[in-house]
Amino acid sequence: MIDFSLSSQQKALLETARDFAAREIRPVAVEYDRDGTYPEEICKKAHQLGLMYTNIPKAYGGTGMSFVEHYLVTEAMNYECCAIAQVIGISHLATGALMIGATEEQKKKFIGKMTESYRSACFCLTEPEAGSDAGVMKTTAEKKGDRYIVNGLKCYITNGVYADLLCLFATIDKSKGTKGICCFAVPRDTPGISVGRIEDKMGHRAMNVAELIFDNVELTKENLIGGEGQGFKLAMMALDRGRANITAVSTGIAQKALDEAAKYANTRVQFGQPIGNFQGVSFLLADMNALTMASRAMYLQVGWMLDNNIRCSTEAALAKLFASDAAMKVTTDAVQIMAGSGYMKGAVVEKLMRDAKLTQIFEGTNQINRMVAGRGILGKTCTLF
Ligand code: COS
Repeated sequence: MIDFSLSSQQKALLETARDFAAREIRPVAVEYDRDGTYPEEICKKAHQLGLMYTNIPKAYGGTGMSFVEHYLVTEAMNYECCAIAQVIGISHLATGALMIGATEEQKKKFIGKMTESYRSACFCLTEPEAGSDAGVMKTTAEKKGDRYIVNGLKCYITNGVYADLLCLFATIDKSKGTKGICCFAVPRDTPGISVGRIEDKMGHRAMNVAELIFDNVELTKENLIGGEGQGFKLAMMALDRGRANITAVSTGIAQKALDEAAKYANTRVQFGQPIGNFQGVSFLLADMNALTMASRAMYLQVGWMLDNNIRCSTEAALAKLFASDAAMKVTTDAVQIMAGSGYMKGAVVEKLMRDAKLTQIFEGTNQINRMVAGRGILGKTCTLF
């Protein structure tokens, strides 16, 4: 009844992703991290191979993978460098909201245009005073006749510098709380949009994060996704998918750290034998592998639920918090096993440990994900069958 085997087509897909990541991402991962280089050339190549818009249906220029396939490819790409891989896959969250709420015409217009070349989208939700409490945003979309005039500032916007399409959330009526929030698809060249501060980050350094400023940006009904007041729900539904995606990202990070640590434990000789022979090290490796396996099983489950149109808000929150905490522990233990040689700048596991930290923070801190999951569990506990 349960079958984890992949079809020949899925195997080929995964092989393509692994091969691409090993060939194009691995050799530059440490250097791009050090210099904070935007991986434009790598994105162009990923686009040519169909690895850029994996979750977008073919009708809108994507590769049309199922969620399970998309997350498998996400893990494979993130294994070599989560920052570069996430720039490649960045559009999934913004297009997620559009795929759920946009009309056929809007999907063709906004997503179809983006996928023509290696263009990308960004998800503009967070503000300086509306992070975990996303519903209290101050960016306004003032109605004037049949137009919406947007003013405000969004911060910590991943890919904010380069995105060509913005999935923007703004309120038409603050007094309505979350029910006043609207979602807009906004082409980058719309007048009035500028980039503010560009962040310098601890990890994920090849992935740019910036402020975006909206100064009298004029939009119309054509930009409005899903009707007035539908924006908050669209953001939350997109985040369900995004949190499953972070589970796959975290699994890729953890698997790489585990592989690096196991390789080291097999070859590093102390007291006359490889250090992996000592229980102090092999028990760490066992726990690291258990966490990584469980993380993978969780994104496969949530992906399967999404493929079958089963609501997975609680499961996605649980998967995200588990896998990101796991990635943090696994990468920290990998540095511990590799000791001095793992801690130094330029070591793969040193980078992985810094990268893992963000997975506990973005797309909802793990405290918020525990809150989302806790609320859901009070309604119904999660079981698979
Ligand atoms: N799917 C569908 N609908 C959802 C939903 C989901 N996953 N989550 C919430 N909703 C709906 C609720 O059902 C509610 O609708 P009704 O008023 O019709 O019942 C509405 O949205 C408001 O939800 P809620 O009352 O739960 O909102 P709160 O303000 O209490 O809390 C949290 C919302 C904290 C869960 C939300 O603000 C959140 O996820 N914050 C973190 C934001 C985040 O992840 N930021 C990262 C940005 S991207 S890096």
